[in-house]
Amino acid sequence: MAFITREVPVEGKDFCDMSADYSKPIEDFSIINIMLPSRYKPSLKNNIYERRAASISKQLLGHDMQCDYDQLLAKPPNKPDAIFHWHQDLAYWPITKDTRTASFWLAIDNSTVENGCLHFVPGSHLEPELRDHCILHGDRNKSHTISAKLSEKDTPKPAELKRGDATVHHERVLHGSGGNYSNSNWRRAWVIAFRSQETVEEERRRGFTHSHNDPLEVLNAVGKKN
Ligand SMILES: O=C(O)CCC(=O)C(=O)O
Repeated sequence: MAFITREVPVEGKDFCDMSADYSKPIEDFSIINIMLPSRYKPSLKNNIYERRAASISKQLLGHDMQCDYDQLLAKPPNKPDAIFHWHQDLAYWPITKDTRTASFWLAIDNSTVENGCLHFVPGSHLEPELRDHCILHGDRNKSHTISAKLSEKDTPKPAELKRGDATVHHERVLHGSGGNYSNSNWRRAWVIAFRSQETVEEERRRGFTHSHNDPLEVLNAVGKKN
């Protein structure tokens, strides 16, 4: 909550609303998104969640996995427009040879269909091509968000979680989340993503750190098909 109340200062577009363009007033945010919380509050680094997730990512994908970025996502109560548009994470990132990723999504609150839990499209990670994504507000200067359309064959499934539980997802799985229709419950989550050492080094060489303040030329790779 210290991030949400701005007690912990976060620079520029790293504090934004993923459901709206950058002109929306902060007090009206529907999906409060904080990129790289451990950059802004270094004492978060190497916490028990990160250590356990790191171990699981290595067991799933190999010993070269390392933490690439973290992110906090919070939907306050009564935000029916807190819609996180359908996407595949890989479409947000520059193209790299090795795409292996384990993205952990830790529920800080019970996460339900009512308060806007994640939904996944089973099997979509096996598709050879990424889906087409459009830039939600037409210009990455206006908003970071990109969006894919579901096809008639897609059958998304909700992933309701108890607080303290986590999901792990693949870089190609199509996912998104709905609005928060609860009158009283927040839906807060803490994401930590692990990628190979080689990929993280390549991203950094290109100037890509997952900060929304990264230069737009780096982000321009984003939204295009792999
Ligand atoms: O929290 C959400 O609603 C979306 C999170 C997401 O897209 C992700 O963790 O990759």
